[in-house]
Amino acid sequence: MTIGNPAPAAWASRVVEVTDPERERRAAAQAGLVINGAEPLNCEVPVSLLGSEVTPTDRFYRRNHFPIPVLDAAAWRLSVSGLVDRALSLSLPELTQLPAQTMEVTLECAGNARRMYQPPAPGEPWGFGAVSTAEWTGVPLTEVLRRAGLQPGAQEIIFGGADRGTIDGAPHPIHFERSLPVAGVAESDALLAYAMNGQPLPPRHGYPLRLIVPGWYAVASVKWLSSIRVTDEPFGGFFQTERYMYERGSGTVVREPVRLQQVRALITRPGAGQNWPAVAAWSSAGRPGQVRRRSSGSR
Ligand SMILES: Nc1nc2c(c(=O)[nH]1)N[C@H]1C(S)=C(S)[C@@H](COP(=O)(O)O)O[C@H]1N2
Ligand SMILES: [Mo]
Repeated sequence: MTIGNPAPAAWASRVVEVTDPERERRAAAQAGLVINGAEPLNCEVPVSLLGSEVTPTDRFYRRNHFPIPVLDAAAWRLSVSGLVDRALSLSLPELTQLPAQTMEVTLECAGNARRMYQPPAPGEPWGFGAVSTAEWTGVPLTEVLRRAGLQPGAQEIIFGGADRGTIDGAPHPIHFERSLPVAGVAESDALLAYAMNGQPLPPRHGYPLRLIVPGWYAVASVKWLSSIRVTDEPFGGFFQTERYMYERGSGTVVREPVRLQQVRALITRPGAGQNWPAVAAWSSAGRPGQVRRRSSGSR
């Protein structure tokens, strides 16, 4: 982990290209990704390409629930509101002037390997490739929370993405939103990331800002982050309570939201017809705030 600001102030004036779904799909196909769904684009890394420590950005898997929003960073602000002493509205240049941190974090979709489930589970038919690693740079979440000041009674922090769409025939579109409990957030190493592998975050991965929650399933790492709301009650949003839940037992089914990544390892080589040994593995080891990721690259 390195501390230091890579001085990306000029990034704020970067022109954001319109994300054309067909162009996105073609770019993913050209990078060798396996496309599971084109609109919104969901694509994974073929097993043959897994195994390097850091995934090149163009090969990073992509999971979208809604169309990719096109945000003008000059107009964009991160709002911080709710149970705070000072509500904030932060521009990208303001965020990039705060103390910065860089860390390597593996994101894995909680639905990764769903195709192997028996009986079959509903949802995106992921093989093993909904997992990738990048070096993320941004402001520690705690820096921003400290500036806002959490009030007594603050319990839950809700992170709102700018993307939105209609779910299951509901009458109104909803935004992608997820929460983290206040308890433990200081130790979570969560990052408000504006750079990925040393470059400004690409639109498809959350430009201009995304949350990165090391060790948690990637659903917690909200892209296109626009709002942070602090509340005194548990969050009941769609992607918090209706999706990304474990369901255990028969008869009385116990439902529980996914949080920390479970340990998982995968032999990526030898592939069919090959016989040299190499392994890629990752896990969070379930220790919040301590182990961020472990990945042994192919050897
Ligand atoms: N705003 C927003 N954030 C989001 C999502 C989304 O659809 N919208 N998908 C989540 C899920 S389920 C995953 S697995 C990761 C995927 O991140 P990536 O597309 O950068 O790989 O983003 C998470 N953050
Ligand atoms: Mo996911």
